[in-house]
Amino acid sequence: MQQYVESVMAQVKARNAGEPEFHQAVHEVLETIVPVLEKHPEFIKDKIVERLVEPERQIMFRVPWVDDKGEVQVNRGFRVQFNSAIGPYKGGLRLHPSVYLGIIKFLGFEQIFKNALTTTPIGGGKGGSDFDPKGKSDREVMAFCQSFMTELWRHIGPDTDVPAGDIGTGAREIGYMFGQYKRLSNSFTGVLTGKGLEWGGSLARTQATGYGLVYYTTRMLADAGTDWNGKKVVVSGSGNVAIYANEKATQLGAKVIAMSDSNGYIVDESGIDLACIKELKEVRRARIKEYVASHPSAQYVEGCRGIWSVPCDIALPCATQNEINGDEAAILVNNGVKFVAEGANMPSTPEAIATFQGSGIAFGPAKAANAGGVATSALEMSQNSMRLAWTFEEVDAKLHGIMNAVYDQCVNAADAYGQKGNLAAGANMAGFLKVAKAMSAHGVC
Ligand code: NDP
Ligand code: 2IT
Repeated sequence: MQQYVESVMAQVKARNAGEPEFHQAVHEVLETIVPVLEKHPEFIKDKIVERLVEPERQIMFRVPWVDDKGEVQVNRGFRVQFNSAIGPYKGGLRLHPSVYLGIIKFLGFEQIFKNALTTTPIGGGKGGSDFDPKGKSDREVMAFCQSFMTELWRHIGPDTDVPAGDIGTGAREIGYMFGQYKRLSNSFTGVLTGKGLEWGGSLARTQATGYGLVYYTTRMLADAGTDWNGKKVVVSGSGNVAIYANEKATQLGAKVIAMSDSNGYIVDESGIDLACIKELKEVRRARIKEYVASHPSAQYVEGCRGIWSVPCDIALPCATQNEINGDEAAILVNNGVKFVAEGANMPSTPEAIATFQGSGIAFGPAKAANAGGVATSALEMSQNSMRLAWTFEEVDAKLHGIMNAVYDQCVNAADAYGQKGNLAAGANMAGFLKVAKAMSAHGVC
């Protein structure tokens, strides 16, 4: 079986050259699903794995727009519709200069299993562009978003593919894209999630990924006989996921002492003033180093990766892929970290994961731990279909229930397949099993 998995991996590398993040994401899944494949020879016969690693459809397109100086700019747009076995393609749109096909494919691939774990009927997809919203005027962002949607709209739909936010895509960008979709399609539908509350958005979607991460981690803590009270927490990033992870962890009694952006990190031993971070990041779109101007007892250190040298009990990486390498994981472990749960997608390198798992650290994998965002997007889709809106408390309670179900699936699959305590393997096996069964039922397609 090991040999079979290695041969599929070799094919993936050969057919998708120059896409190391995609290889990494596929390898991480394939190496952990061997026990499931051993119990299900029909998946091998049906070539489920070979089909799963090949996106159903990949769309790449030109995105021309005019900047404030009157110059024409050309970006590249992507939507990878990876797998629709259990529902319409669902996943965010990333706007960041580092975006290329390999990044979108890694994210789309992970999304398949994550979405399966949410218990809601959504398939996996991802999209985005190498456009950088940072430093652009609102008009420039609007021009880009309208041009992006002018091509994308024909490929998506409320029962086909429902994009949402990710790095660089927040409420502003979703608004511009929704407006353009509505105009082109002449229909008002739930074609995007993360919408504004006045036009079909769901309460608690903004908070959902960060809150969900904390609900998932709460279960990890409980299984170790403890809770958030008095724990020192380091949260990387200062975007949507990081801010609401901080908020919920703080509400539950933890002290978040460090946060970052791509330029550097701040340490505030008295507990980070989240209202200040929200003002800096959500309102002014400023850099995190400005925090120390109003908080002189805090420190700012240039260079974002140094954040992992801040001693803590719990680390929540919430910025980007491969933000913790093996050496940085070893520093965290030597400094006494006991719990690591991933808010970002694939933030730990394979070496970092091996270091955590080999040191007895409780490790919550991204596919499961950050599933609350997309789960609440699915709740937004439900509300749109029913043409009603639930209260914040209703959505938050459903999110909480879903995160408990996600956690239970990880634990139960790990137990059932002889990997007790390995939440990463459990997440991959449970997600794979659901999708593989659906693919089998649909025949060869
Ligand atoms: P945001 O754009 O709101 O925030 C991203 C944060 O990460 C910023 O602080 C940003 O700093 C930092 N960051 C981004 N890229 C890098 C980089 N290359 N190096 C260092 N820091 C970086 O994005 P989100 O909070 O939405 O997303 C964060 C992570 O969570 C991503 O991995 C995303 O895929 C994942 N995720 C998001 C979900 C959601 O619902 N939004 C759901 C599940 C996962 P700066 O401002 O300096 O760029
Ligand atoms: O990575 C993710 O799960 C997201 N960016 C959220 C996707 C969504 O459709 O809400």
